[in-house]
Amino acid sequence: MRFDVLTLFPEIFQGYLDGSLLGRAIQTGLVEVQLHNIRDWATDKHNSVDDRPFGGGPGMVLKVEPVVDCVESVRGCGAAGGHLVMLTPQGRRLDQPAVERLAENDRILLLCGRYEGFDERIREILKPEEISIGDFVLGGGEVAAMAIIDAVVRLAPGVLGEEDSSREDSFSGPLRRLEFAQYTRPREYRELKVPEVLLSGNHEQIARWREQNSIERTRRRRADLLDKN
Ligand code: 9D3
Repeated sequence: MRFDVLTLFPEIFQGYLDGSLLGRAIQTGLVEVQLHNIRDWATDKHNSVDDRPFGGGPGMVLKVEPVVDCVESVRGCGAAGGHLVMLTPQGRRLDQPAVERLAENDRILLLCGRYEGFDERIREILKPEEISIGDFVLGGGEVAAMAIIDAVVRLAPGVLGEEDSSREDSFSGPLRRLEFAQYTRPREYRELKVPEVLLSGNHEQIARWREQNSIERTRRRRADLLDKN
């Protein structure tokens, strides 16, 4: 699977791409990530990629020519050659079902914005899928693009290897429930003891305790998830 990231700040991605799971997937050739600097497609003598909004107002807007030229060049022209995702606060909220759909593509282009937004004609020409990662304000689309790469790569065949928990029922599909509490050694720390049942070796009781714990924390922290079930 291949990602092409279109951004004004390709250097933001380097440390992330060297990281463990993704770094290994790239090393073994399972995943390829190409970075493209939108500024390389600037058309004027000042290499400008943004300009002031018609009609006035604060902030700057990403110009249509460099963005469209960059996308078309990376795609190799035509509409084919990769699923285009534009990261914007106006996009559809990312969730696990959306990640699973994205993972069906063998090539994804991730278009990251900065400034106040994109010239609207970029949307009209390129017809991207617009995605947001949540209702909070980021400085740009780069962190959102990394979140998408991270979530999608975990689902790519062969990336997780043996301890593949990504396709276990409770984790695939929509998130339905929070995980139960986990403990490891020591059995006691600052007078805090591990629940006795987890030390009992009684797997039936342990399964029941975990089920209970999972439901209880979901009710307390994320009641919205229980409503959806
Ligand atoms: C003042 C209006 N703002 C819209 C909410 C302007 C604005 C803020 C932040 C325009 C762009 C940005 C930069 N954010 C992203 O590019 C972005 C984003 C986000 O801010 N939150 C969640 N998901 C995403 S995906 C891309």
